[in-house]
Amino acid sequence: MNAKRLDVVMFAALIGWSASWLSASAMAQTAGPLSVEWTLEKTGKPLEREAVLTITNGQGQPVSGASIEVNVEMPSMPMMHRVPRAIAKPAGQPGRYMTRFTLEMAGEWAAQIEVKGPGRTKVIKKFNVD
Ligand SMILES: [Cu+2]
Repeated sequence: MNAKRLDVVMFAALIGWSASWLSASAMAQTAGPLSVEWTLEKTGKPLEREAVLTITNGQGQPVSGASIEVNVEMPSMPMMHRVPRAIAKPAGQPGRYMTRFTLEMAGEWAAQIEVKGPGRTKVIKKFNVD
């Protein structure tokens, strides 16, 4: 291998290294230390569900004042449903939030839960509706 070829290899290695480092640090910022748990309950109305969300930080403490959006869709039918976005409201206890949404049919659904501060995270939770 001549010196010029070696330079190219070294440069490529450096680019690869910094790219992976940058994406790792970007992920650390966007993924955040927040954790999102939820429970889903039936309401009196068909296909309606009430979600109770619990948001905690990296130290396991409840996160108050969070802005939370829930978007649901059916993974098996992309773009086929248009369930309105649900905004979760504080539910009495620190770190606890509640919202309701109505699915359009029975089957497997997935909820994208996005917490937009303080701290940020986005998680997907799958659930079944009968
Ligand atoms: Cu469907």
